[in-house]
Amino acid sequence: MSIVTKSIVNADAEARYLGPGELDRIKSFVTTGERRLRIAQTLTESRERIIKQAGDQLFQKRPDVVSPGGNAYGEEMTATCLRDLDYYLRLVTYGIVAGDVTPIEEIGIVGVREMYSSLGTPIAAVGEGVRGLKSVATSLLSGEDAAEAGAYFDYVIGALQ
Ligand SMILES: CCC1=C(C)/C(=C/C2=NC(=C\c3[nH]c(/C=C4\NC(=O)[C@H](C)[C@H]4CC)c(C)c3CCC(=O)O)/C(CCC(=O)O)=C2C)NC1=O
Repeated sequence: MSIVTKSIVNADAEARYLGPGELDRIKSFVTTGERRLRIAQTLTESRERIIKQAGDQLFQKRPDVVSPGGNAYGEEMTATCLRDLDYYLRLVTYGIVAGDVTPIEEIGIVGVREMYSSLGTPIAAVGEGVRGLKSVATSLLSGEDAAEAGAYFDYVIGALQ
């Protein structure tokens, strides 16, 4: 849900007009819109490169995950691992467009610990992979845009500790 929809739902539940704080937050959402869309566009266009490089970085730092006995060992499992990085990059673009981490949280964070633990996937290594996504993605962006995007990656990294 975007901040606009969320504010309206909250206000209507109390049959009131939008408050000054809500209008301020919506104003900031609207004024940063162009920038957020530009960032999402860059990341979307460069997704293949970002995932490939982040994967290479991860497997260099954590060779254990792609070694025999590792969770991402073998062509198929490695591809599934890269697919998960692709999922997180996609969710980050949702968050950037929405100006809010809620879509990331609802789609990719709730229950994620239990899920990876039941799969035997080392969650810290997934976090390391997302750190790689952040470093490659922010290197494609200018200072302010990099900082804005970085915050969404940090949210995911923080949840995958
Ligand atoms: C959009 C929200 C969403 C997420 C996040 C998601 C994750 C997700 N990752 C999975 C598996 C997996 N995830 C990994 C990932 C890795 N293993 C490692 O060692 C690396 C550290 C890491 C890559 C960074 C692997 C290897 C599997 C397959 C594990 C298995 O089948 O045993 C599975 C189990 C089902 C499947 O194989 O598809 C799910 C549900 N699915 C979703 O719908």
